[in-house]
Amino acid sequence: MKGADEVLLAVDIQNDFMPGGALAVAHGDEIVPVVNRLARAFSHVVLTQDWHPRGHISFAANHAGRAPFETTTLAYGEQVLWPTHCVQDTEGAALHRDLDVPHARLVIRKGHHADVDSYSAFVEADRKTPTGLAGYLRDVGVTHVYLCGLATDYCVAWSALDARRAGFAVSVIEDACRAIDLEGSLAKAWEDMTAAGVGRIDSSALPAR
Ligand code: VGL
Ligand code: ZN
Repeated sequence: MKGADEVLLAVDIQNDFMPGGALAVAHGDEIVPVVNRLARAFSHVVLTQDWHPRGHISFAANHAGRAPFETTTLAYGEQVLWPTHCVQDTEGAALHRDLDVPHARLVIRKGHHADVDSYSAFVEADRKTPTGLAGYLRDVGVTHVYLCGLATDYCVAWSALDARRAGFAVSVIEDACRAIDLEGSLAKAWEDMTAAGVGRIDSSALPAR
């Protein structure tokens, strides 16, 4: 069993990122049993939810004449324009029904500011606004963050990089993640994570409970 200084951060395991969802990640549903098994080995689990208002700036539908997966430049930099997804309090934003983590202590919702996206569970896309997660984890004595969830190359990678910047030891559990992989984004994400000292591990390296 993992101790009080280690947390499993399970990122965005939500219906809209599952096959058939609004922003489907291929094979995203395959991670659910892996995450359920992993979670039993951690006394401390934190979940995240992508949680956007309907008018969110990351939605292509809110930019006249623009299509999903195009990019645009916003006040804080480049932004991929996504299909409308994870709208607050919709079925698409709900956690996958088979996710079984009754002992999860905190669910952190991100991307709730209409004019700023937040792939990261730690700092919003303006690179200034904290979500409060780093302070919470420090406060409860966490030093090592293990990540799983969706999508490897966006919310998992950005969260992993920010966890490193915040001073945590970080490991990404690769077989408990799936990627969107837009124009090489997955290879780039692993390059950036490896350079930042993020560990790349398999769930078989962790205790079963
Ligand atoms: C995500 C794109 C847009 C993710 C969230 O969870 O990786 N990707 N919003
Ligand atoms: Zn989003």
